[in-house]
Amino acid sequence: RPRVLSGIQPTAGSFHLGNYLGAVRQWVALQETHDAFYMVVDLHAITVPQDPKELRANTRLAAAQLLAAGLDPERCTLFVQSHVPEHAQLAWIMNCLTGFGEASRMTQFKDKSAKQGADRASVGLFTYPVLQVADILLYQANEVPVGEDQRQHIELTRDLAERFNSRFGETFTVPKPYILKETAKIYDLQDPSIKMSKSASTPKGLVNLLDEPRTTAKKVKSAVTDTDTVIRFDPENKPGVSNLLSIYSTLTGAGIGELEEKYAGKGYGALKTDLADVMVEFVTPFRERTNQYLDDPETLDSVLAKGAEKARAVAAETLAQAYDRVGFLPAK
Ligand code: AQP
Repeated sequence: RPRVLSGIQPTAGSFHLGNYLGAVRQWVALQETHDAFYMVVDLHAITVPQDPKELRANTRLAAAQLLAAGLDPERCTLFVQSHVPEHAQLAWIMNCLTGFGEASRMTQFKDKSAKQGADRASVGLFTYPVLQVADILLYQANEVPVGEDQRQHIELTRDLAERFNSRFGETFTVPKPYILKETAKIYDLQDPSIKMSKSASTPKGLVNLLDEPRTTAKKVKSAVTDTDTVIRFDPENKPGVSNLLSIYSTLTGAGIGELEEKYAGKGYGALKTDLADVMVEFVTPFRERTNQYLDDPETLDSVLAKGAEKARAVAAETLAQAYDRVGFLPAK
């Protein structure tokens, strides 16, 4: 089976609709066909200031949400990044192979550091993409299911894998991004020109899966559309309506064309009301399942412990090989 690897940050508490449709939904599907490794990336979460207690709680919360979304520990390996020390170890080697200019070109760093003020951004935030390179290469992943915003980081991963392989001998699988066109980028409900994101979106533009279902329905109903009245998929001219159609289509399985037909001659109100119902139907059981997993932290922790053990077996083998290739003296 080909292997996939991906991760999600435990920073915000609730996952948002972009995280789910852009990434987690694909993770659930891929566990059926791939040897799948999924992790809660707590090392990445400390690249911006964190509260220790919150980080610990949010790490469990992220794992609970992944299980609630449909990850099955019998079908995939689910773990917490900091439980596998090889991530930080391989990241050091990758840092030493990355050019300063190369890292400086990462647009996510530019955006996030601009928001914090360039002097306040940490070196960790700067090397975040290099840690991500290590995350992926440790598992010899063939594909990486992510949203469009991660494409540049996967490109960097490919470059560094090739650079390492050509300098030190064939060691790492060169991975490909796995990005589904329909859900590669879910847009902010209030400003459909920007991606839905926990740091850039306003509360009204951001759908958190763990919000009260009523709140979610309200946000969908007040989504920004346009002054036209036709319901048509046209991201360039009708970004708001197109975003709603993408979300609707993915959550229900109805084709975009089918939806356009269904809403022909109807107003935006009808589309929004129906989508609000679809959303409520989706988030209500999701919240319940998440709470059930949270109510039993011992089981949750033991799922994560087993996952870490499986992950470490793979990661340790790759790291040992990389250590040997770069010329580290083996410890006796
Ligand atoms: N709007 C989105 N559309 C599609 N996919 C998205 N992802 C994030 N936003 C969208 C995908 O979610 C996965 C997990 O991402 P993450 O852990 O890096 O989450 P994040 O970057 O913290 O999420 P945000 O909201 O994008 O955070 P900020 O605002 O801090 O940058 C990834 O696969 C990502 O592509």
